[in-house]
Formats: sequence, structure tokens, C-alpha cells
Amino acid sequence: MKTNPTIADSDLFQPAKLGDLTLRNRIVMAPLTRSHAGAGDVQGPINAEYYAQRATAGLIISEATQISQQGKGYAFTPGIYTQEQIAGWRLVTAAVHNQGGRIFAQLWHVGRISHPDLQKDGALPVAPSAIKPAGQAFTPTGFKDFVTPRALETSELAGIVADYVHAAKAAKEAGFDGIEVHAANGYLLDQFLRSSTNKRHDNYGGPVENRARLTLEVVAAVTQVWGGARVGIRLSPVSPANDVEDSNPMGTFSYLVEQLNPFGLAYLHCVEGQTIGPRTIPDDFSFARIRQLFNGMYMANNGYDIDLALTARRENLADFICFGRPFIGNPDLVERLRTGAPLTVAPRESWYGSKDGTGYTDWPTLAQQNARAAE
Ligand code: 8OZ
Repeated sequence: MKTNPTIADSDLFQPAKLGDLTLRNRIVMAPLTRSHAGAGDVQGPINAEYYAQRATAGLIISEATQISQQGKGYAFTPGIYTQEQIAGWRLVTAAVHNQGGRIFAQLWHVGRISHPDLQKDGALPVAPSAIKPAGQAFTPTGFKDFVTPRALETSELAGIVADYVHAAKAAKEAGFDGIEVHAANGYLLDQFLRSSTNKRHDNYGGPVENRARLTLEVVAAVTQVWGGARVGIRLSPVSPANDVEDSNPMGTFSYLVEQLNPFGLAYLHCVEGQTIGPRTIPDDFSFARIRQLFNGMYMANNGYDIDLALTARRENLADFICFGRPFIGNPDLVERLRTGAPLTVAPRESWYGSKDGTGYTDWPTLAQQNARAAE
């Protein structure tokens, strides 16, 4: 019988190298959409406070952040392409650094997971192919059915890559420590990768070598800005999030990961299982194999608790463990995990936005909770 290592034996809470950075532990705060950006999709003091509260993570990955208005798919998500947005993010990165933390910006283009109400002049959202996703978009006036997107012209793809470069430069100006390319969860890059959403007949559709092309071009371009050691990528190879599917996920993602190796990325971040869902993994898919194919650090995400995290380190299944939902209700998650303290469970109603600002920066640390209990 296997027994879990104790926390004292684990290196989960010890400093570790990621790219050319030394992080204070191996616990990463996952990118979490919280929908608390202000007018102009700008972050402000309240967002700086939220992230600074969670800076004891070895690394924070910012919430998904659109690289352009075209890349926006939800009301109240932040952007990283205007001077105002850069200035807002500067407050966030300064506050995190002030607490000794590190933060990467997650760069996001939603593709077809949008709505004309969120686009410039009511334009159609764009995608590899004109295939309407099932479901609804979160617009400023509530949920609305997705529409059939416009298939991008081949000649437009260089412009998408240029938008990623513009955002990567903006992230540098905003004081981030690095960037993560969001190629997961059924957004634009994932829509190109998957066979169900990519029916193109040009060099960007058809065989995996073509479907992976846009993601690889984006990675090539943003590593020119940052250097590979400050760039990570997030994939969700077996997640059906946002109505995507692939006829051969192991083939698609093995190819992609091998092609990523020459860029010397800081890490590969995988959503193991279904996004915001169970860790169900098909028999013919292996994250261990994906990790083996990749030359850099492997960051594991989805449904981890302390026992799974300790096991992952003991059995060397992952280099870094990325926690998402537990960071919402527990700003001091690292300390709680280290001491075995109970976790606060933030209800789903508190995840996205709020009318009065509650449920965002008001989750107490253990010390604050104990002080209140003693009053
Ligand atoms: C939940 C709600 C809205 C967006 C993702 C950026 O799945 C997201 C997201 C998650 O990557």
C-alpha cells in the first residue's frame, strides 16, 4: 500500500526554478476569470488588492486577458492592448511584487466564443470555420445565444499573430514576469487545433501539422518578445469546454508538444480532464506521455487537493501544481495547505463579478477568521 508523504517531506513548499525564475514554492494560482474589470476592460486598485492577497503562491497566472477587442468574449474581463489597460495592470503587478510574488499574464483570444454585442461595431466573432458553438455568451446585458462566427481569411492570420505580439509587449510594459499563451478550453487557438471546429482547406486546416500552425506561429512570435524562459502555454487536450472535440487528441497534442520543444518554454500547463469538471481522462490519452514528450517543466491543473498534489510530487508526475477554485475563497491557500487548515469553499455564485464587490477581496485569511471568531 502506498502512503502519502507528509507535508514536511514534500518539496511542494520549497523554492523551485521555473525558466530563469526561482519561485518560492511549487504551488501556482490558476488563471481564474472573475469578471471584475472596470470600464474599458481596465484593472484597478480592487484587482491589485485581490491578486496581492494571493501572492504567496509560487506563481500567479492572471485571469484570461483579451489581446484585442476581437478577442473578447465575456462582459467585464480585462484586456491588455490599450495604454489604460497597461496602466491598470501595472497596479496589479506592482502590488504582487510588493508582496514578493510573481505573476504571468494569460493572453487570450476567444474566437467564436463571443457575441456581436462584445465586438467592435457589432461585428461577427471570428473562428477557423463558420460553425456555431452550442451555448450562450455572457454579454453586458445578460446571456445571449452564440451566433455563427465568420471564418477568418488566411490573409488575416498574420494580423492575429501581430495582436498577440502587441499584447505580449503590453504585458512587458505592465510589469508582468512572463506570459502564458491560452491555447486551451475551446478558445481561438484550441478551435484551430481541434478537428471538430477546424474545417479549413488552407495551410491552417486539415492534418495536425496545419491545425497546430497558428498556435506555433503565436508561440514563435511571443518568444521573440519575451524569450522562451518567460513563456508558458496552457492546453486542455481532453476537455470538451466550449463545444470542441478532436478525433485523435493523443495524436494532435503529441505533435504540438514536440513542436514546442525548440522554443525552450518555461512550462507546459495542462488541464487534466474536463475544465471546471471531473478529472476524467480517456483510456487512449496519457498526460504522463505528454509530459515525457515535453522538454520543459510540466504544470498540472484540475481538481487538485493537498493529497493529490503531494502524490504528484512524490511520484514525480508534475513539476508544479496549479490550484484554481480553492484560491477564490482562500487568499492564504498556500499556508492553509501547508498547515492542514480547513479550506473555505467559495460558492459558484461568487465566482464571476458581483453587484456590490463582495465575494472578491473579502475572503478572510485563517488569521483573520480566527480573530473574528474570538471577538
Ligand atoms: C470560466 C468562465 C469564463 C471564462 C477558460 C477563460 O475556461 C476561461 C473562462 C472560464 O479558460
